[in-house]
Parts: sequence; C-alpha cells; structure tokens
Amino acid sequence: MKYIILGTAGHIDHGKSSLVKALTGTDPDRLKDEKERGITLDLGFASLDLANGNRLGIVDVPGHEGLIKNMLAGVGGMDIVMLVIAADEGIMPQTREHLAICDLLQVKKGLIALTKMDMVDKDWLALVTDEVRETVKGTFLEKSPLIPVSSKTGENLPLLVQELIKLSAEVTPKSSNGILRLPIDRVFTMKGFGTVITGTLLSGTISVEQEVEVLPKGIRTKVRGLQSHNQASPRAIAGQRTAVNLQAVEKDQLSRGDTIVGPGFFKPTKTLDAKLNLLAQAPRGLKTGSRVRFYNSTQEAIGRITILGTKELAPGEEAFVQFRLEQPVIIQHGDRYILRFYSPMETLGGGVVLNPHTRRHRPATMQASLKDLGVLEKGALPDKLGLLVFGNGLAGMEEAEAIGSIAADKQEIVAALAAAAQKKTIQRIDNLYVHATHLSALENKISSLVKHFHHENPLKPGLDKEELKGMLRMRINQKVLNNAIESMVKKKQIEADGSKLRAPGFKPAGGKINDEVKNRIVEAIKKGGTQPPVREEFPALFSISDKDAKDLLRLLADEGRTIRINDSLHLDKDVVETIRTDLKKHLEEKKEITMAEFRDLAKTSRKFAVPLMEYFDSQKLTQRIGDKRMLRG
Ligand SMILES: Nc1nc2c(ncn2[C@@H]2O[C@H](COP(=O)(O)OP(=O)(O)OP(=O)(O)O)[C@@H](O)[C@H]2O)c(=O)[nH]1
Ligand SMILES: [Mg+2]
Repeated sequence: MKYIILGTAGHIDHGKSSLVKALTGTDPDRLKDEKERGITLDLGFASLDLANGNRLGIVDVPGHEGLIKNMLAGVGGMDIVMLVIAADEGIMPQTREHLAICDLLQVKKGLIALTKMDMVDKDWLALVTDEVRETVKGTFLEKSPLIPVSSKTGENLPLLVQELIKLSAEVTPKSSNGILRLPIDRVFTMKGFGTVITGTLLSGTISVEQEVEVLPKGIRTKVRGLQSHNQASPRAIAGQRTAVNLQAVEKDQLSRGDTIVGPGFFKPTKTLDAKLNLLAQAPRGLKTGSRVRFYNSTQEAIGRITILGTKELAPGEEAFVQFRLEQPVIIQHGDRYILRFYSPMETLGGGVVLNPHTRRHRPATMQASLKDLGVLEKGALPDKLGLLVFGNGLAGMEEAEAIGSIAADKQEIVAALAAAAQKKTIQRIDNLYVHATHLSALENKISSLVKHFHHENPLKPGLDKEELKGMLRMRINQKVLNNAIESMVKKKQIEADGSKLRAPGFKPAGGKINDEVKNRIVEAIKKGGTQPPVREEFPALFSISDKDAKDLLRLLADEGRTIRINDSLHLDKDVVETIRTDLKKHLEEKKEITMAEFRDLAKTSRKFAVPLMEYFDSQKLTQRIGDKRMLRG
C-alpha cells in the first residue's frame, strides 16, 4: 500500500471542500466558523482508500485570497494536487495563484476538476475547458486529466476516482529511508491524552516510545501514542497523515511551523542560499535588501533577501539569492519554498534551497560563490556534500549533520560521503568530515608558523601545540589539529617532542656561538657555588639580551645541565645535591631548622636562602611549620 497526499487548490467558493466531502463522506470544514460562514478558513483533512490499495490522505485548503498563508501550510506535503475550478466562473485570481504556487513547489502530479458542471450547459463547459487548458500550458498540469464533475448530483465522480487511482499508481511515495521530519500543522489537547499534534510525515518513520526533538524550540520529548489516518498504530511511515501524542509537553509550547525531527540531525538556521524564480505574473520585482516572507511546509519566516551577482530581479527572472531570516527554520538542501512580499503580501515566486547553513558572500569572491551554487543546484551528490563540508571549515561536519543538511535518503548520503572521501575531496577524521583544501592549507600554515617561531625564538626547543592553536585564530576542531600534526610528522614535515613542535632537524641554540655562551654560563654557575650570578646579571656578563638570558637558562635546565630554583636563580647540580644531603642530615638529627640556620648550612645569603628553601618544599623534601622547616612525613 502506498501512502499519498492529495491536496485541493483553487479559488474561493469553487467547490473544493464540497468535492472532498462528496468523495470521502468527511466534511473537511471542521471549525464552527467555517460551517456558519460556508468558507474554509484553515486546513481540513480527510482520507480515501482507493481500489488499487493505495491510501490518499487529503488536505483541503482555503481559497480566500487573504488566507494564502494557511494554504501554504498545507501544500508542502502534497504528492497530487486537485485544482478545483468552478465551471460557471472559470479561471479566477486564486486559481492562477494556487496553480503558480504548486508549480513552483514542483508538486509531482495533478488533475483538474471542473466543478459545478450541473450549473452550466455543454457549450459553456467546452469554452471553459478551452480556457483552462490554455491557462495550464507550461505548468505541471499541462497534460493532466481534466474532469467536469458535480458534487451536487454526483455526476462523473466515479470517473474522477478512476483518474486518482491511475495517478496514485504513478506517484513515487515519500521515502521512509530519510530521517524523521514531521512539520506540525495542528496542535490541540485531547482529554486523557494531553498534547497532540498532527502533520504530514514528510520523510522517515516515527514510532511509539521514540525520542524526538521539536525544533526550532529545542524541546526533547517522547512519543506517547500515534495515530495515522485516525487509527492507533505503533508506527507511522513517510506519506501518512499522522497524529502524535507527545509526552510532557504543554499545548502552549507548540505551534504550527514547529517540526518534529529525529534528534541530532537538524540545526535551525537563519541564513540560507537558494535559487529563486520570480513568477512572470509577479506584481513586482525584487531588490537586494527587500523584506520578504519565506514559506516552507508549515513554516513562515520574515527576512531580507540578497540577490547574488546582481542587485535587482524583474518578474520572470531567476537568480541565486541569500535569505537572512528573523526566525530560525528547519530546512534542507533540496527543499522547495515560496516567497511572498512582506507588505502587501503578494506571491512573488519560489525555488529550491541550496545551502541551509551559509554565510555572507563577499563581493570579491562572488564569482566563486556563484559557481559553487551552480554545483549545489545541479551537481552530483558527492560534489554537493563536498561543498557543504567545505563551508564548515576546520570545525568539520559530523555525519549526522551531513545527513540532516540534504533532503535525500540516509544510505545515499553515507555512500556519497564515502565517494567524496575516496576521491580525497574530503577526509574523514574520526566522526568528522573535513574538506581537503582546508587540511592542506592548515598544514602549510603550521609549517610556516613553526618556522617563524624558530626564527623569533632560536633558543626555544619548539612551538607548543596549545600556543599554535591560539596562533591559528580560527574555529578548529582539536581532533582535526591533532590529525594534521600527526600526518605532518609522518611525512617528516615537522618533528614533535612532547607538546613541542619543531622544524625537522632543528636544535635550539645550536651553532658554535651559542654552544660557547652556554658553556660559559654553566661554568660561571658552577664556579659561583652557592652564590652564583643571577639571570639579571647575564646580559652584562655574557653580552646577550635579556630574552636570550631567559631562554638559555630554560634550555640549560631542560637539558639538565643546571638546576632552576626560580626565574632568577640557577645552581649547579652538584651544589644542590650537597645542600640537599646536608639539609636532610640536619633534619634527621635536629628535627627542625630555622631560616638563619639553613642560610648558614647552605653557606649562602639570605636572599638565596628563601627561594632555595622553597625549592626543597616544592621538591617535597621539607615542609613549613610556623617559621621552621621539618622533614616532610
Ligand atoms: N450546484 C453546485 N454547487 C456546488 C458544487 N460544489 C460546491 N457547490 C456549492 O458552492 C459553494 C462553495 O462550495 P465550497 O465547497 O465551500 O467551496 P470551497 O472551494 O471549498 O470554498 P473555500 O474553501 O472557501 O475556498 C457551496 O455553497 C456549495 O454548496 C457543485 O458541484 N454544484
Ligand atoms: Mg473549502
């Protein structure tokens, strides 16, 4: 059995709801106001089982020109559109507008019902038929069946159903292999159940007990119960009209426009790139900066448009555009959308979303951006994914995010990622995908930063990884950085010693002159015994800079040739050992030592005695009790 969504479209009062009722027995006008006023205000629903086993979920839309917003909320999931035209009135403004909307959304199939045939004679019917055929030329309905019917007398209804059976057989149903995506069109409370939402399951499946996320609000919850086509069911699949009872969510927390999704795949977005086609019949063109309304499935967002590569677009023209929206939307590459002017609310056009998470395109690189958008529009899936991964830079893209960014089956996306990795366009690092261009730029950058560091700090052993990360000044995933370093080490482009990176073969303070200075310093410290020259004296003693004195002393301590007591004081190894032995002996005999006693024992000055004593504290030989030291227990 295929689950297919059939929707109505057409001008007000042309008989859409009457036809749904005549076909299904269900009056889609469910609101009190609708019944009293005889017009449809909001979406209505019914279902019809066809003789070939396929089940139609029916969405009935309002025809009123002021209610296009509600019509748009219903049209998103339609597989087949039934354009309803009253035979007595013929083509009217919303006949054209609804037709244009369905055409822009690329609804797969359709048919035309010429209703109220009981009200006109044969000649009139023939004229109206001609007019309709003329109007649908060049649209998705050009070759569709056209059936005159009467909901009043029932004439030709069986014929209409026959056509629906044929169309349903031709429709490729929505894919249950995608990720769960269920745009909410209604929210209500049911006694004994709590909050229930309804919507058309656009892709994937949903099951009782399943964890779900409501976006963009970011509510995590669980499915308590499910109904599809008014029957309780443990699971619903793509293409079904679905009612979901959600756990622990209040009715007021949810509204039309929210989307129920599988957790972890979608990130709400406010900036997106798209292809836009302005309708030839659009009442105005668009300029960059215009305020517009963006519609996709049940979502509406207000925002501004930037027309890329040009500043203005006239009716009938097309371009790549960027939307900056004021409200976040849940959207994928490949989603169709409708665009209306902010005020007055006129339908201007629509198109397809190309990059759901984009950034501002700079004029200097506009040609490259336009070329990329061309690939996102018409390229092969691995190339499209390559571009989306590229956009994430060195932060990388997780597989789940890649799956969530494109409206295609999961397996297809996973296979395309593998294909792009095979071609080495992108690289997989743990659970992340990163574009190869960014990785090679990163390696070049690391190389030059390390070289520059050596140049500036010839006495330091190398550039610390943490310091390098800071110098890169970009959003970078730690795994990506580690991977780049590892790969460079493997290729012998750099050497790593602990956390320090250096150019291959680099030795700090190598070279004859430095070695000589180092030896002289070691010598001077040794000769100084317990009262050696301190760092501050080195520049004058050895004709070196302050910084070199610091770096050289660090280096000598690292090499184990001297012992670093503090920034200023460095001692010979043997000297420290002698003091340590004497101190230990003293403490074992006398249990304690004062600072003055220690100064005499170490044969040094008060100035050095304090840091030296603290050094032994830090070495955990001694501990301070009051103003004395004891052995540490
Ligand atoms: N004689 C006749 N009247 C019809 C037929 N179909 C609908 N009507 C009448 O036309 C009026 C409008 O019908 P609806 O079905 O409410 O029209 P609609 O297209 O749903 O209108 P909106 O939803 O408000 O856009 C009602 O009074 C119906 O009784 C038909 O086949 N023959
Ligand atoms: Mg109606």
